Amino acid sequence: MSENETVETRGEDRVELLVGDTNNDGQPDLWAVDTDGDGKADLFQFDTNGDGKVDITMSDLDQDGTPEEVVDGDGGLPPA
Ligand SMILES: [Ca+2]
Ligand SMILES: [Ca+2]
Ligand SMILES: [Ca+2]
Repeated sequence: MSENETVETRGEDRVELLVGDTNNDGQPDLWAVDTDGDGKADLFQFDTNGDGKVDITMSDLDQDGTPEEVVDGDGGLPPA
């Protein structure tokens, strides 16, 4: 894994179904994204150190709840 690795996704869209603030600092640190427009989340991103940048990106390509790809950083897909 490298910081510049891109992650494969189901689609090219970015519909943020869920944006969470798990450490209650007022900044989002959890994103659940639908990339192919079917209404189901298939991309999950986490800011684990609270600096506002994504540290871990997971792509669930078959939407079975278990990510197939996990990369460091935002996977080339930074939050808007
Ligand atoms: Ca989807
Ligand atoms: Ca971070
Ligand atoms: Ca899966």
